[in-house]
Amino acid sequence: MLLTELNPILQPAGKQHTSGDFSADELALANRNSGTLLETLQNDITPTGAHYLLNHFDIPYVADSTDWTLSLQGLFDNPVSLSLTDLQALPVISRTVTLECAGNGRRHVTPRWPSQPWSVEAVGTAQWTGTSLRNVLQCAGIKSTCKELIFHGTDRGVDGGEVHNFARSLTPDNALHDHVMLAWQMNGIDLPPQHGYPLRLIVPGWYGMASVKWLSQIEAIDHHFNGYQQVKTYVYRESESDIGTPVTHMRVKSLMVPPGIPDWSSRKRLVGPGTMTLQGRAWSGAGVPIQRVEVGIDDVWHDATLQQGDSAYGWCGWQFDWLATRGKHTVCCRATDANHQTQPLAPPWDTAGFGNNAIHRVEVWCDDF
Ligand SMILES: Nc1nc2c(c(=O)[nH]1)N[C@H]1C(S)=C(S)[C@@H](COP(=O)(O)O)O[C@H]1N2
Ligand SMILES: [Mo]
Repeated sequence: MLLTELNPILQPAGKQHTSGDFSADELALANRNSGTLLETLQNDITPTGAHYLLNHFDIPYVADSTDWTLSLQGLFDNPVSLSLTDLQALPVISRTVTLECAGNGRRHVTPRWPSQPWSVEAVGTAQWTGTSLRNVLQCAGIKSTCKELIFHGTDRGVDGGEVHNFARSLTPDNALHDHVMLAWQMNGIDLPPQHGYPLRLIVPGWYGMASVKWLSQIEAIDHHFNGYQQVKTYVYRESESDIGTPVTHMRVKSLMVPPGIPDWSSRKRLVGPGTMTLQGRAWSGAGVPIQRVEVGIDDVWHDATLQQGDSAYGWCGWQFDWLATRGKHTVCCRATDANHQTQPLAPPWDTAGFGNNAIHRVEVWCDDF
């Protein structure tokens, strides 16, 4: 059977930008790949079951991790295979890391690329426990001819007519970065199956696609990896013919806990008049701290108070006391990082809707409800 017959709409040739209602395929993807519930932005650590999920293919079934091996292959002096027990005998580290999907915000980029139709909620923070990738790579000895390391997951499927396992590469420099880790726990429990049980990579500061789940092989190669998830997607492109720029670190961004109470289906917010505390989270990529968060009430901006967390790679909290008056209001938040990068008011254009870090806008009705 021709792979292009599988799903003409989602194949490159048949795939086109769209607008208006979501298709059944987009809806089915949204049902599989859940977002963080925005009210959980009150938590420093996203409750484990509320962390967003992005799985391209099926979750591999792993009944028991005792047979799992991580094999290091290719340009290593000492190409070893390690069991989970071998890895767990190495020095254990825990890090609080905010992950965001590069496609977060895609549905607000118009025209829309048919894919996982995230609104704003594909972000979460967890405490990951495992061991330093650098330690493992240094023990195996990366040969000087190595240009990239490929991280292979065991999940397999088709995208763009290509059958492949999910795999991503990093340069040795990026892989040897102090904060990159091999993780087997999330928030103090074994990784849940949907988050990569029994082993995943965590690349702090990068968009989520770099943090390969169900990690079974690290391959050291002497050329540039041209796998589907490395070069066909996760590339910023002006148009489909553009060679583009690879998607790497997260862009500066902030979100708000939606104030008051929701209308069930529109999610618009109802609040009573008086002073209330607006709050949310802000983060950036590459360990760059957040310097400022502003709250916009009907287009007038005010500085929020920041609560920095203790992890360079975890989001920080912000708060602002708002005196709500009767009527309809638009409430926004906008973060700026220490590199003076600020969130744009409107979504930046990208052909596949990657890296949309536009400000979060919430409509609020204030009255005596
Ligand atoms: N093996 C594998 N790893 C993967 C993916 C995948 O589909 N397969 N999705 C990536 C993407 S695009 C994101 S955003 C993050 C999501 O991690 P989470 O589901 O644990 O939040 O995992 C990344 N790692
Ligand atoms: Mo993602």
